[in-house]
Amino acid sequence: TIKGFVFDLDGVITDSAEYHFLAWKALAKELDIMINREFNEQLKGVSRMDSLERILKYGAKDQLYNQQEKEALAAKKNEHYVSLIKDVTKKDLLPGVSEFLTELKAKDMKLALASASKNGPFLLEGLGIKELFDTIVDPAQLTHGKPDPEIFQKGASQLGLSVEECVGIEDAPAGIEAINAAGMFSVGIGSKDSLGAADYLISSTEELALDNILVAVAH
Ligand code: B16
Ligand code: MG
Repeated sequence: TIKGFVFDLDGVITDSAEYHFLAWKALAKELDIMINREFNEQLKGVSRMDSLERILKYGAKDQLYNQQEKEALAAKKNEHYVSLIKDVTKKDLLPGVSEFLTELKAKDMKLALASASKNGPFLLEGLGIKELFDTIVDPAQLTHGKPDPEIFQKGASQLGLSVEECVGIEDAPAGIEAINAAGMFSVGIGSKDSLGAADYLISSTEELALDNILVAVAH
């Protein structure tokens, strides 16, 4: 039986991808690298340092900076990003998310956050839903990022549950891959094109409903 839900953040709970994009775009521009929204798709679910590496590679400038300089660049992007998300409120929850979380809590489901973002706790706070989460996986403690299953396995174990007792929810291909590799039931939010590997697929957060998910798990 399902006793817990392990959530991705960006793209599932709130659309922070847009703010990540604006902050990366500004930093890239300073480095004479132009990125667009299409390129930004590749950064979803990818850690801060790995995102920077991808941008530098894309601009053929990955050999120009040493580790210390890269860390300074990543810190600069993060400062900008944090300034963009500092005024986030309940209104920034994706449609249906507030109702879904309330439904899960009413049915005594345990909730974990499995986000690659080090700003996850800060965002949950601003969104007014931090108290609903029983645990947050610390991405700084991970050996491997998504698509490695580690973050979802930790989410389940931090809830005191087995992976079979949990449902994972994601909007990125690497995230669905990670949930599946963990042996957890995967719910994808997006299109069949990119999330065809999900055990259960919906096109938007508005369609999140506990009963439908439990029926899909039972099949
Ligand atoms: P930070 P998720 C991910 O969040 C974002 O999708 C990705 O674009 C970002 O680079 C990453 O978090 C790290 O974020 O710089 O705040 O630590 O989708 O795993 O919730
Ligand atoms: Mg995501």
